[in-house]
Amino acid sequence: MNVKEYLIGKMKERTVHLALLDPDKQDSREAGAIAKKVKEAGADAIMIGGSTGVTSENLSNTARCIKEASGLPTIHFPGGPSALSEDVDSIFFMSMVNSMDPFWIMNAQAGAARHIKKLGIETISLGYIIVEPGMKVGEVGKADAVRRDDTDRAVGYALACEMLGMDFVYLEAGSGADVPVPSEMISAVKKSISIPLIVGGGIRTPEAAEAARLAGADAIVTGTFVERCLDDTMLRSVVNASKGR
Ligand code: 1GP
Repeated sequence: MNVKEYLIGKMKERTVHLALLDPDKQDSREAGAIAKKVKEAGADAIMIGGSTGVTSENLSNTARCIKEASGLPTIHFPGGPSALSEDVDSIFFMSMVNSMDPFWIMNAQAGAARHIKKLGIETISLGYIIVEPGMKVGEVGKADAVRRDDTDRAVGYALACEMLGMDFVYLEAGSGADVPVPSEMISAVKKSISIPLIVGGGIRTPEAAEAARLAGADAIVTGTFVERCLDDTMLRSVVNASKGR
């Protein structure tokens, strides 16, 4: 399966919902059980990753359990170049474009590229833009986070990603953020680019998911919410609000 084509195909119909599971937050069997529930709720694919504590081993085990339990396409969402696995269907080959450290802009990628090619994993290039508060990923990636009111700067980065030929742009407020990316910023970025826009960080209610969708997100990511949600009805409400159905 070509995951990029699958996602773009789905995005033509409606906003896509991506559930993010961190191999460091639960064991692989539990990740499989969550993936099954989110599949039933309507999620379109599963991202696997986290900023710390991900190893090739827990990544592989998690990817296998998710695949077996849900059958959904998997996308490795890497926290660095060291943990890689051929058990994922694809990888977001991403650059944190507003990092202050060249390692996260292109050096980590250069270090991992030959290995990824050898493993034969489908790469989906992604411009990763950290917006305040940025949380752990902003800290680890030494991001010069875009201020929540600095929409022009977000648009500039997103356009630069498109001009550099990247497949997708991701506006990231950071996992567990108390506020998601502002709707005005999503909407301004969406209007300025023609490649798909992914939005994530701090989305844990149907209202927040709906706001991101109405502002123009092509894909909405929820991590903390899906990992912690014990209420299937609530899970379905957030996925449905993401997808607009
Ligand atoms: C983090 O955008 C994702 O990379 C998801 O964030 O855990 O807050 O949903 P949450």
